[in-house]
Amino acid sequence: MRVTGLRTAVVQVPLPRPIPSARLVIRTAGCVLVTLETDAGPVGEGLCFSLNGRRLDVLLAMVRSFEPLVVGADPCGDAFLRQAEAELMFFGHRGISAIGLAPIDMALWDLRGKAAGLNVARMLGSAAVGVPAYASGGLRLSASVDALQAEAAAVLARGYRAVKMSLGKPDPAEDAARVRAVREAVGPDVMLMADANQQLTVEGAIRLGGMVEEFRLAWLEEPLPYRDHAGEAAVAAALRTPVASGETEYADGMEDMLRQRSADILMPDLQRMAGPTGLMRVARLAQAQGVPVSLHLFTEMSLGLAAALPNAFVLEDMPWFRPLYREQIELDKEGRAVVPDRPGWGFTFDPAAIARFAA
Ligand code: SMN
Ligand code: MG
Repeated sequence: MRVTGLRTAVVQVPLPRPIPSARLVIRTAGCVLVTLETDAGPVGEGLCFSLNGRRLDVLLAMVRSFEPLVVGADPCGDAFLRQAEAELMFFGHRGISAIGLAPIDMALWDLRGKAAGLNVARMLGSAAVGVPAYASGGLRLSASVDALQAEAAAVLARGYRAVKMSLGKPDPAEDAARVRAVREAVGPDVMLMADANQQLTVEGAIRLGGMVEEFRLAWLEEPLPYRDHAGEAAVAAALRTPVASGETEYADGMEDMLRQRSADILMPDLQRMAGPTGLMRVARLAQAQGVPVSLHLFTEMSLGLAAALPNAFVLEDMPWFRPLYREQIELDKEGRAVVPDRPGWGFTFDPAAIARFAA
């Protein structure tokens, strides 16, 4: 099998609800969708995105810059990636380099699965039927306590056994009261996580962590600005509640986080890891050190990878990219995302959706 063409499409996918945050309101996920065509018939798909579609033109140019390298490549070999990584040395492997490479690597993995007739999970040797998943993207800071409780109940009614909420009110007592309210709404047996999105200080995180300890969070996420690995290590060491972090970091930063023990649970993100190859490298490194991973976003692709990782903790189910796909994530009765039997990722872009969201 050889790659014969690289197709790209730019779309703006509206979020289910705009997300107000301290710095900006997020209304859309602007995506570059990548399709690799082959001489054997199957196509491989991947995507990268930026919030509100900012600098998508830059991202598109980076993705397209790989065209001469990937056309002609054997999707089952590693020659393309070796050459791409060597060429990216010039700019460095973070930022737009990693994010631009990611959808191509994703599409190559999709092709490998399709060439083998296997779902990516099976290709990696997993027999898992499902991966425990948590509902993400809701229970935000803008919701009142009543709304939080109603939303949490609605999430359980949809079949989830795990859910994440936002933290970061100016008054930690208010944050603690909100965690209490959600814990009361979901009961003792549901897994509850809280994401501070880098809004706390070391002292603030330790104080808040102590205040919410009784509500048994499965983790406190991104307490500090993402580059403060030493600070996160101090928070992780001080708290009984596990610290989860890493979604904003790149591969070299993740290695430093593992060295410093910055996170009890590491959260690699498929596009910042430059695709599945980089994500699996980091996840295996974490596995060797006994650190669990929870894969960030890209649920339709993270699912197959998480299924094959013995150290995978609960998977983020973020609905953002759902409208782009023909097939949808399904939950089983235990709240696990079902690993599809379909080859490759098992989730394929819907041409009608691409046309509808075209930017
Ligand atoms: C998040 C951050 C940035 C983009 C998407 C989602 C959030 C999460 O922190 O953990 O889902
Ligand atoms: Mg987060």
